[in-house]
Amino acid sequence: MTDVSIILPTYNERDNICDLIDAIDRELSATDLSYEVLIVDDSSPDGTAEAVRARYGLIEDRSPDGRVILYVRTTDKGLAKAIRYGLEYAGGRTLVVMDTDFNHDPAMIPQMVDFLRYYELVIGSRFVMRGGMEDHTRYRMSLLYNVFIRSLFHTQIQDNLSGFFAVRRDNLFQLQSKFDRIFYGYGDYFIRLLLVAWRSDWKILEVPVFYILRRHGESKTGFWKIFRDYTAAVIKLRIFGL
Ligand SMILES: Nc1nc2c(ncn2[C@@H]2O[C@H](COP(=O)(O)OP(=O)(O)O)[C@@H](O)[C@H]2O)c(=O)[nH]1
Ligand SMILES: [Mg+2]
Repeated sequence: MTDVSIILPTYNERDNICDLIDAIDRELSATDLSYEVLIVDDSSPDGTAEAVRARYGLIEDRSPDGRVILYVRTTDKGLAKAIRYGLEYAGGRTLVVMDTDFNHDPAMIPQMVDFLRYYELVIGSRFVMRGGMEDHTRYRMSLLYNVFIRSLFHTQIQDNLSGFFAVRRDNLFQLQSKFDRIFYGYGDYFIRLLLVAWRSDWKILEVPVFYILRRHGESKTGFWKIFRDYTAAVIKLRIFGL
């Protein structure tokens, strides 16, 4: 069995994706972990899938060594659904999900995987020492938003929005009956996933991540739209539960 599956949801990341896969290769090949990288692309019009196919010589959307696997989805698009798809198709004992715009540092992966010996869930966090964001305005907004989330749910998770996490497959699939109620929408799925993990008494560790500015491409997050959508999702979760 493969040790680690790294799931990379992409939408219009043509200029980032191969650099990130190469960076993951550098970090993981320095360890004795076996790994696969799963790109879950929602039919990006910018040619993200073609870039991956060309760079890694994919045959039927797999690299000859089986290390890079591409899934192109055409229906039921959206970030949370893409992540669920990747989690369900991944073959690794440990599953890692991260953004593909270098917000999340692949150098953290080996240690996050290692800490799963002691924790059920390891997440990247901007709000622990040495975590942060180059974009100061978004940093302050996110910090405030996390205070809001904590005050509603009485959890002690500092970053409910990072979307960078590592989990053992067998632990995650204990929650499978709740997947339909967790994995929909955009980054709000992460708030729901964390709440379920917290209420299941999982031991959760936050390791620092520092978001550098995007190198290429554009953020899909329109600030006010996301603010509105997340607030609706959080209030619904507070009132009606999962
Ligand atoms: N598969 C898939 N990936 C998406 C979608 N929307 C965003 N992403 C990916 O999710 C990650 C986070 O998106 P990003 O635009 O960087 O959001 P931000 O970090 O909040 O600015 C990136 O890897 C995107 O390519 C989507 O609809 N489908
Ligand atoms: Mg981003």
